[in-house]
Amino acid sequence: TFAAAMQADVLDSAAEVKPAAAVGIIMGSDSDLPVMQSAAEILQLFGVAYELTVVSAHRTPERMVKYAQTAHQRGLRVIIAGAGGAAHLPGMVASLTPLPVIGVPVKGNATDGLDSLLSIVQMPRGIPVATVAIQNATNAGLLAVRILGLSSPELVDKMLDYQKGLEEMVLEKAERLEQ
Ligand code: RP5
Repeated sequence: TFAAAMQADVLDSAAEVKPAAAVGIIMGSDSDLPVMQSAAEILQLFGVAYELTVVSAHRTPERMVKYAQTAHQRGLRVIIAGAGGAAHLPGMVASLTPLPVIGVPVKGNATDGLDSLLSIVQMPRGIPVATVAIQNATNAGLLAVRILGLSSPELVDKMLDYQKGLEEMVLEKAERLEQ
């Protein structure tokens, strides 16, 4: 029927626009988005499909358990989790999934993000969280790309280009300073 054809079209185009996400970007609050957006930008740059949402360890604990426990079955391969303050999200998610988890400490108001950094980096033996610098969601995105590069020569080539780009940028700046 026309309706079924329409629906199939919609599904096809949805599949085209939205390939299955390889990386899940989650954050404790939508107030973390201005920081976490940088991880999404990196994944876009490298053409890696991702999903992005809010999952709070404290405000939506059941949602966090469900998200983390089903992540590998849904096809995700890496999780990037950002949180501020009592930043339990990355560690709790790591305890519930077999996937690599990258933690992004987000700056709160009181202690400039040191609280978040220590909450995320001080994991007990057995449950690792790869912790990037405070606010550095860019590096979380890049680390996710490198992990995916283990099974994608295309991503390795793109990463080499990216690194070359950084080198050229610095050399240009050096040249300008030396003039
Ligand atoms: C954490 O508390 C969030 O990750 C955020 O960084 C911080 C503040 O959250 P909001 O009060 O802005 O929602 O759970």
